[in-house]
Amino acid sequence: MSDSKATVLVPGKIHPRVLERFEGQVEIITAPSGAEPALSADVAARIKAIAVSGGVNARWIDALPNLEIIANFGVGYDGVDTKHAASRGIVVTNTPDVLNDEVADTTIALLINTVRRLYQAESYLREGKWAANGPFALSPFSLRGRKVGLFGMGRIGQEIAKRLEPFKVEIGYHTRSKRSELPYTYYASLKEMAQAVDVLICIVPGTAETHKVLNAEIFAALGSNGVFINVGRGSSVDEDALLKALQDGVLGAAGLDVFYAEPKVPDAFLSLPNVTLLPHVASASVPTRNAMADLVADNVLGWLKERKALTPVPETPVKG
Ligand code: NAP
Ligand code: 8YV
Repeated sequence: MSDSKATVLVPGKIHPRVLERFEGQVEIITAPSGAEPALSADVAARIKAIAVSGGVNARWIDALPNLEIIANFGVGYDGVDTKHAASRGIVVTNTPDVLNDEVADTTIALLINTVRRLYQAESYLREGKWAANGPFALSPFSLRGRKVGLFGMGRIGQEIAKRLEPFKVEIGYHTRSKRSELPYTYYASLKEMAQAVDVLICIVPGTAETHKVLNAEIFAALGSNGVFINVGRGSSVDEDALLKALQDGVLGAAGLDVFYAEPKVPDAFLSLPNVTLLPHVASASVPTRNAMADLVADNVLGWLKERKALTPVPETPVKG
């Protein structure tokens, strides 16, 4: 036991700025991530807060009798068992808003790269094929004249939609609740939207309700001219169905930043000419990740000092 500073557990790796911000303010305990924590009862009893980039399941929560707050690095908190945390009166926080612009910018880049095959074109140049073989092949697809449907119209979805406006595409969305204040076409179901548009962008959270809802039926509805972009969560996609749709030409192309079992990406994706693949980098710039790290630290330190959580998730609201 060190001194009277509050103890914060950091399971697995986290952005170094979070640890820098904690330095001198709290006692930091690091532990390997895993199914359950390997901590002595004495240490476990001291822990009041968790700062995590990854997951916290019910077994971790139950192993920490005095836990008060779980601060998640990321706006998506599908790795944290919020229901169990709520049942114990533990606050969960995430990192909303500070990454909206970065993720929306990356989404537009991923969309254009997927449609216009810019990565393949640059590789062609770098490999000396331009001089040797002549111009790069015309891209089969264009953004011109397209209808874009956003699956999700929250903080990030709205930034993506705003960025799409100057591209002169039609914009629609599907969410559970209609946002009447927005100037975009609302579709009451995902299938109805997939039938009406030829670009579908997924920016919903990974929940039980969104699990594998992007399936063979949706990809067929998008069609052979259709483009699917995923910057939400890989868990929303039936990857076998997506692969088959891309291989069979049922779906035109896909741009993916997130995958079902990250960091594993099914080998079959790598050999497909009509996909653009990114290693979950939509928010991955130094300034944006620093802002996310600061918000994690501010949530933990604010809670420990003044019982003030800046960004609690809706499942664990903080009163007062
Ligand atoms: P948000 O503000 O909470 O927005 C979520 C949107 O999804 C809302 O429009 C919500 O509308 C809709 N939605 C939720 N469940 C739905 C369902 N079952 N069916 C239809 N629509 C549903 O969240 P955000 O800040 O925009 O972030 C969205 C997600 O993006 C995050 O949770 C995270 O998973 C992902 N993300 C990924 C990256 C990356 O690096 N690739 C970075 C940041 C975020 P309704 O509630 O009306 O349905
Ligand atoms: C992060 C994200 O990369 O915020 C999210 O939900 O998916 C990304 O911004 C991730 O959460 C932390 O590594």
